[in-house]
Amino acid sequence: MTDKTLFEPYTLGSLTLANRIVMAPLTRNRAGAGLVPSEHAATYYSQRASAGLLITEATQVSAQAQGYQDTPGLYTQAQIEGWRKVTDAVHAKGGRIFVQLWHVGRISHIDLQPNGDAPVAPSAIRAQTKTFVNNGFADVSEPRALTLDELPGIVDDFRQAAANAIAAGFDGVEVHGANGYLLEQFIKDGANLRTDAYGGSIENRARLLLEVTAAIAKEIGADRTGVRISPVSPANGISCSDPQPQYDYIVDQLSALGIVYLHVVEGATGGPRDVALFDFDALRSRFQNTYLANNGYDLELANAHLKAGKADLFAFGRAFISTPDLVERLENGAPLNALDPTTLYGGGAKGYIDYPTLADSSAQ
Ligand code: 8OZ
Repeated sequence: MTDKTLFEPYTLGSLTLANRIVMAPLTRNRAGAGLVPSEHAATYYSQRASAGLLITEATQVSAQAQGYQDTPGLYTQAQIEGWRKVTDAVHAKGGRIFVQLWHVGRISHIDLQPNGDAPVAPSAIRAQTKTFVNNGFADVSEPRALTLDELPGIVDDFRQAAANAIAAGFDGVEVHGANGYLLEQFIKDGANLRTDAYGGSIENRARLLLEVTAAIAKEIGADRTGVRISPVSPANGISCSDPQPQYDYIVDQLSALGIVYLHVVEGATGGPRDVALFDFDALRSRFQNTYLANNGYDLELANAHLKAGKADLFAFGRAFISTPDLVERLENGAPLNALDPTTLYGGGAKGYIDYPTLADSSAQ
C-alpha cells in the first residue's frame, strides 16, 4: 500500500502547499547581464511549480556576497524586476516560491569581488576549495577578516534583500546558513578564530546567523522566514569541533524567533547521510515549527521518515533538475529522466528548460 500523505496539502505558515515535496535550492550559474535571473528562469521554475514549495538557487544579497560566476542577485532594481517575472510565472501555475539568500564569505575569488578586493570572512583563513570563475575552476582567494564594525552592514544587506524579495513577489526567503558559506563560517570553529563577540563560544559563533535571521523576520515576518543549516557537512572545506551542542543551541534560538521552517542538510551535502554521528531527531524535537529534511531522499526514505514523524517536508535536488514533473512521477511510480551532468552549471536553455515531462515524452 502506498502512503499518499506526501502528496497531500501541507500548511506552512499562512501558505497552503499542494504537497510535502520541496524543490531544493540548486545553483545553475545562468544569470544574465547585471546578474539578473536568466531569460529562461521563469520557464525553468514554472515548469517545476507542482512542487509544494520551490526554493530558488542561492542568490547574493550584495556584490560582495558573490562567489561564483553568473549567480543571480537581489540587490538592484533590475534584479527585483527579473525575479518578479519568475514569481509571477510560478504563481500563475499555483506554485509557491521562496528565494534563498546567501553571502559566500571566503568562498570567492578576487575576480568576482568589487574592485578586485579580497573576499571577506570571519578570519583570514583560506578555504581548501575551488570556485567557478572566468569559465573554469580556480582556488578561492585568500580572504581578509571582517572588522566588528562591518557586521551590521552585512546584517542590513540580508534585511534589504529580504525586503526586495517581497517586492519581487516571493512568498518568503530562506537564509543560507549552510555549506561553508559566510554564516556557517562564523558558526564553525574551523573557519572562525575570532576573539570578539562573534567568535569563541557557541553563543558567539551563532550570533551572526541569529542576527541576520532576526532582522529578516522583523522585516518580512517570521512566518515568511526559513533557515538552512548543515551541521556536519564538510562542504567547502569547513569543519566544526562541536556540532551537536552548537546546533542544539542554534535550533533553540531559531525556534524562539518563530521562523516558519528549519531546512536541514542531514549529512555531507550531496553526499553520504552518515558522514558523522549526529542526532538530527534532537533538532527536529527542539524546533517548534516545520522541519524540512534534505539530502539523499528518495520516495521510500521520505515516506518512511514522514511516517516516523522525523520531518514534515522533504527536499529533492538533482531529481528536480532532470524531471520537471517530479511530483506527478513520484506519485504515479513513473521513472525519472536521466540527469545530464555537463549542463548543471552555466550555459543556456540546454539542460535547463528542455527536460521533458511525461506528457511531453508520450506526445512525441
Ligand atoms: C553547487 C555549486 C555552487 C554553489 C551550495 C550554493 O552548496 C551552493 C552551490 C552548490 O549551497
